[in-house]
Amino acid sequence: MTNSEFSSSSSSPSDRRIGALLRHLTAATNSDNLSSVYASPTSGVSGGSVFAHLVQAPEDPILGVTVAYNKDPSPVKLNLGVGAYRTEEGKPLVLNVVRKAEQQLINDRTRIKEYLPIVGLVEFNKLSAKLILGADSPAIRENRVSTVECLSGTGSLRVGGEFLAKHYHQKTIYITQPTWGNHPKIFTLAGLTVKTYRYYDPSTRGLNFQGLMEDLGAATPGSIVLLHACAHNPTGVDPTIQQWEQIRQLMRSKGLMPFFDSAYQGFASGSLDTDAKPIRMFVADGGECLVAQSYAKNMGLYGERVGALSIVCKSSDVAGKVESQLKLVIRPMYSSPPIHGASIVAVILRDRNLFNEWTLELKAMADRIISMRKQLFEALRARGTPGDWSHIIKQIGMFTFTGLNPAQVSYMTKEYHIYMTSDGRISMAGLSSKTVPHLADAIHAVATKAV
Ligand code: KET
Repeated sequence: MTNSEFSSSSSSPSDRRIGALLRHLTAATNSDNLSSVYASPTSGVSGGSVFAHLVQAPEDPILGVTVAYNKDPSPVKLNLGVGAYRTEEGKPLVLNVVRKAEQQLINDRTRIKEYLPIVGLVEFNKLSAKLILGADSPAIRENRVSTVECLSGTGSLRVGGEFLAKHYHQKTIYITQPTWGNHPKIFTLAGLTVKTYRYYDPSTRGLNFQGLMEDLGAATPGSIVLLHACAHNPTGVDPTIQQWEQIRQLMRSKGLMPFFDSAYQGFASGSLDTDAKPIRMFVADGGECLVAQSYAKNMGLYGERVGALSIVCKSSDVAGKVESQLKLVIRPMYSSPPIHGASIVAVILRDRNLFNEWTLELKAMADRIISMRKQLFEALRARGTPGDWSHIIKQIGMFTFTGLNPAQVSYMTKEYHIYMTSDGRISMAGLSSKTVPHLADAIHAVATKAV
């Protein structure tokens, strides 16, 4: 392939990236005297590192909070940054059903460690589609859903983004303002153009439904719209079912392509089916959509990196072609996905008893979070903390979007060793009855002082 083939304006985003790289390398070979580099391949011209010019990159806005927390020696420190469930004792939780499933996998001596197919574990894919779309989904019955196992929610969003950048006629994706900090980066690097639509109203700490409808109404027809299936991150604010129906009608009338991010199925209401309702409404109308699923939170499989991307198509013929093209996106990215996490999920989803046990454990996690909301709200009320804190009990899912500003957040970290993202988001799942008073004291202090 020649350099100029890559610079064609009709080339795909990945071709363009490779093209830019090739042009860069060719220019370097033509103009630079590279003999010193060849003579000493790991050192720069002056004998120093060839990477010496790099600037220190900032920590990730979410995962960097944990890095800072780990460095703090204080015994009262509290990590409310990352959205990861903790027990009342503040410990990470491995679900009992996950332990049982892993035991089954270990006991099965016929299991092997061969590569999975590019699309991952086929049984896992089928069960994942059923879990999110519903066992009786007409789209599944009509065989027009293409599902591939991906590296958790993030990997599913990235694969879906690259697929759209390559094969969908509109390259603009609208994301909520605000949203999970990784969304804009994932989709930009996938080759899409990222724009935002209004979502949150700071004055009511609720949904800006009018702004949302206006912005989607003004979007270029055919654009992609990223929708949080439930438990919106970071605001904890979801549309009502009636509002979802209006969003659906508007989007379908303008041919906007729904791309659902479902990272918290079961965490919003405690019910897997209730939390999947908005997605199922869009599938029920017969139109197309994409869904990225994560098992990080709802099965506690964070580090196993297990998730799925489903593309609901109009016909089984199209779904087959879509799958063939998804394989071309995945193969050069990471070849094929890991086997262990998907096997755990498949064992749990295929067995009625384990499945039921999972739903109980999931409900218990969701209930503990709701109880933390009540306890924090009550603790602030008991302290007479100024301001309306009712959003703590109204918001949904893992997070409360407190409304605290970056200066207040940094004061709480410095004086109280409480860690959270600088936008004032706190992970309610990181809180326990023992730590609620400490957090309430800190919030009370910043709410009563001029910080
Ligand atoms: N979508 C949303 C909305 C989301 O909050 C996360 C993770 C993901 C996708 C991806 O999760 P994965 O582990 O790739 O399945 N959010 C938490 C963790 C993180 O930032 O990575 C968080 O917001 O704290």
